[in-house]
Amino acid sequence: MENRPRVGVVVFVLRGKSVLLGQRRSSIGDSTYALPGGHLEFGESFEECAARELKEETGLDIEKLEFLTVRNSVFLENPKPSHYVVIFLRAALADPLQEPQNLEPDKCHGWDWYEWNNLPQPLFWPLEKMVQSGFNPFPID
Ligand code: 8DG
Ligand code: MG
Ligand code: MG
Repeated sequence: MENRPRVGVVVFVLRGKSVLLGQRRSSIGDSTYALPGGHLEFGESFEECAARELKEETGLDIEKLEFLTVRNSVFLENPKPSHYVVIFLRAALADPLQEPQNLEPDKCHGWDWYEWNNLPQPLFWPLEKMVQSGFNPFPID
Protein backbone atom coordinates (compact mmCIF):
# COMPACT_ATOMS: atom_id res chain seq x y z
CA MET A 1 0.00 0.00 0.00
CA GLU A 2 1.22 3.48 -0.81
CA ASN A 3 2.39 5.49 2.19
CA ARG A 4 0.28 8.55 2.91
CA PRO A 5 -0.01 10.92 5.87
CA ARG A 6 -2.73 9.99 8.36
CA VAL A 7 -4.67 12.17 10.78
CA GLY A 8 -4.12 11.81 14.52
CA VAL A 9 -6.29 13.51 17.15
CA VAL A 10 -4.94 13.88 20.68
CA VAL A 11 -6.24 15.64 23.75
CA PHE A 12 -4.83 17.51 26.73
CA VAL A 13 -7.25 16.54 29.50
CA LEU A 14 -6.72 19.33 32.03
CA ARG A 15 -7.34 18.79 35.76
CA GLY A 16 -6.15 21.63 37.99
CA LYS A 17 -2.53 22.22 36.97
CA SER A 18 -2.15 18.65 35.65
CA VAL A 19 -2.54 16.82 32.35
CA LEU A 20 -3.25 13.16 31.64
CA LEU A 21 -0.35 11.20 30.13
CA GLY A 22 0.26 7.52 29.45
CA GLN A 23 3.46 5.60 28.83
CA ARG A 24 3.22 4.20 25.28
CA ARG A 25 3.69 0.57 24.27
CA SER A 26 4.22 0.95 20.54
CA SER A 27 6.82 0.74 17.79
CA ILE A 28 6.49 4.54 17.65
CA GLY A 29 7.80 6.15 20.84
CA ASP A 30 7.88 3.03 23.01
CA SER A 31 7.94 3.78 26.78
CA THR A 32 7.65 7.56 26.29
CA TYR A 33 4.89 9.63 27.91
CA ALA A 34 2.20 10.74 25.47
CA LEU A 35 -1.27 12.20 25.30
CA PRO A 36 -4.34 10.03 24.83
CA GLY A 37 -5.64 9.95 21.27
CA GLY A 38 -5.60 8.03 18.02
CA HIS A 39 -6.63 7.94 14.39
CA LEU A 40 -9.46 10.03 12.97
CA GLU A 41 -12.15 7.75 11.55
CA PHE A 42 -14.13 8.40 8.39
CA GLY A 43 -16.83 11.04 8.97
CA GLU A 44 -15.77 11.97 12.51
CA SER A 45 -15.34 15.48 13.87
CA PHE A 46 -12.10 16.18 15.79
CA GLU A 47 -14.12 16.46 19.01
CA GLU A 48 -15.91 13.14 18.41
CA CYS A 49 -12.59 11.44 17.71
CA ALA A 50 -10.92 12.84 20.85
CA ALA A 51 -13.86 11.84 23.08
CA ARG A 52 -14.06 8.35 21.53
CA GLU A 53 -10.30 7.64 21.76
CA LEU A 54 -10.16 8.91 25.34
CA LYS A 55 -13.14 6.73 26.30
CA GLU A 56 -11.61 3.65 24.59
CA GLU A 57 -8.19 4.18 26.15
CA THR A 58 -9.09 5.41 29.66
CA GLY A 59 -12.87 5.19 30.25
CA LEU A 60 -12.92 8.94 30.99
CA ASP A 61 -15.70 11.28 29.86
CA ILE A 62 -14.85 14.84 28.83
CA GLU A 63 -16.55 18.14 28.15
CA LYS A 64 -15.64 21.65 26.95
CA LEU A 65 -13.54 20.33 24.06
CA GLU A 66 -11.60 23.06 22.30
CA PHE A 67 -9.23 23.03 19.34
CA LEU A 68 -5.70 24.17 20.26
CA THR A 69 -3.25 23.62 17.42
CA VAL A 70 -2.03 21.29 14.70
CA ARG A 71 1.41 19.75 14.14
CA ASN A 72 3.11 17.73 11.43
CA SER A 73 4.74 14.58 12.88
CA VAL A 74 7.05 12.60 10.62
CA PHE A 75 8.52 9.36 11.94
CA LEU A 76 11.07 8.28 9.36
CA GLU A 77 13.41 6.37 11.67
CA ASN A 78 10.77 3.78 12.53
CA PRO A 79 10.70 0.21 11.19
CA LYS A 80 7.59 1.28 9.32
CA PRO A 81 7.95 5.00 8.53
CA SER A 82 4.80 6.99 9.22
CA HIS A 83 3.56 10.53 8.90
CA TYR A 84 0.75 12.13 10.91
CA VAL A 85 -1.03 15.44 10.80
CA VAL A 86 -1.92 15.74 14.47
CA ILE A 87 -4.83 17.80 15.78
CA PHE A 88 -4.48 18.89 19.44
CA LEU A 89 -7.53 19.63 21.56
CA ARG A 90 -8.00 20.37 25.21
CA ALA A 91 -10.86 19.28 27.45
CA ALA A 92 -12.04 19.09 31.04
CA LEU A 93 -13.35 16.04 32.89
CA ALA A 94 -17.13 15.76 32.91
CA ASP A 95 -16.76 14.36 36.46
CA PRO A 96 -13.62 15.75 38.16
CA LEU A 97 -13.50 12.71 40.45
CA GLN A 98 -13.42 10.13 37.64
CA GLU A 99 -10.03 8.34 37.45
CA PRO A 100 -8.44 6.84 34.30
CA GLN A 101 -8.34 3.07 33.73
CA ASN A 102 -5.77 1.36 31.52
CA LEU A 103 -8.27 -0.13 29.05
CA GLU A 104 -5.71 -0.91 26.29
CA PRO A 105 -2.84 -2.44 28.30
CA ASP A 106 -1.22 -3.76 25.11
CA LYS A 107 -0.79 -0.13 23.95
CA CYS A 108 -0.09 1.68 27.23
CA HIS A 109 1.66 0.96 30.54
CA GLY A 110 -0.83 3.13 32.43
CA TRP A 111 -2.38 6.60 32.74
CA ASP A 112 -1.75 9.22 35.37
CA TRP A 113 -1.98 12.94 36.08
CA TYR A 114 1.22 14.99 35.82
CA GLU A 115 1.74 18.61 36.81
CA TRP A 116 2.54 20.74 33.79
CA ASN A 117 5.55 22.22 35.62
CA ASN A 118 6.87 18.77 36.53
CA LEU A 119 6.31 16.57 33.46
CA PRO A 120 7.74 13.02 33.40
CA GLN A 121 10.63 11.98 31.15
CA PRO A 122 11.04 10.96 28.45
CA LEU A 123 8.10 12.62 26.74
CA PHE A 124 6.97 11.33 23.33
CA TRP A 125 9.11 13.48 21.02
CA PRO A 126 6.29 15.43 19.27
CA LEU A 127 5.10 16.44 22.74
CA GLU A 128 8.66 17.15 23.91
CA LYS A 129 9.13 19.43 20.91
CA MET A 130 5.95 21.37 21.78
CA VAL A 131 6.97 21.77 25.41
CA GLN A 132 10.47 22.90 24.38
CA SER A 133 8.94 25.54 22.08
CA GLY A 134 7.01 27.00 25.02
CA PHE A 135 3.58 25.63 24.12
CA ASN A 136 1.11 25.65 27.02
CA PRO A 137 -2.33 23.97 26.78
CA PHE A 138 -3.86 25.84 29.75
CA PRO A 139 -6.17 28.81 29.27
CA ILE A 140 -4.55 32.17 30.10
CA ASP A 141 -5.99 33.48 33.38
P1 8DG B 1 -6.37 3.68 17.04
O1 8DG B 1 -5.95 2.38 16.47
O2 8DG B 1 -6.95 3.59 18.42
O3 8DG B 1 -7.15 4.55 16.10
O4 8DG B 1 -5.00 4.50 17.18
P2 8DG B 1 -3.97 4.50 18.38
O5 8DG B 1 -3.22 3.23 18.45
O6 8DG B 1 -4.65 4.98 19.62
O7 8DG B 1 -2.97 5.64 17.81
P3 8DG B 1 -1.87 6.46 18.55
O8 8DG B 1 -0.55 5.86 18.23
O9 8DG B 1 -2.21 6.66 19.99
O10 8DG B 1 -2.00 7.91 17.84
C1 8DG B 1 -1.86 8.06 16.45
C2 8DG B 1 -0.60 8.82 16.09
O11 8DG B 1 -0.66 10.20 16.46
C3 8DG B 1 0.67 8.33 16.75
O12 8DG B 1 1.10 7.10 16.23
C4 8DG B 1 1.59 9.48 16.45
C5 8DG B 1 0.67 10.68 16.54
N1 8DG B 1 0.88 11.40 17.82
C6 8DG B 1 1.70 12.51 17.94
N2 8DG B 1 1.70 12.94 19.24
C7 8DG B 1 0.91 12.10 19.95
C8 8DG B 1 0.59 12.01 21.32
O13 8DG B 1 1.00 12.82 22.19
N3 8DG B 1 -0.24 10.99 21.69
C9 8DG B 1 -0.71 10.08 20.78
N4 8DG B 1 -1.52 9.12 21.23
N5 8DG B 1 -0.41 10.13 19.46
C10 8DG B 1 0.39 11.12 19.05
O14 8DG B 1 2.31 13.00 17.01
MG1 MG C 1 -6.61 4.41 20.34
MG1 MG D 1 -3.81 6.01 21.23
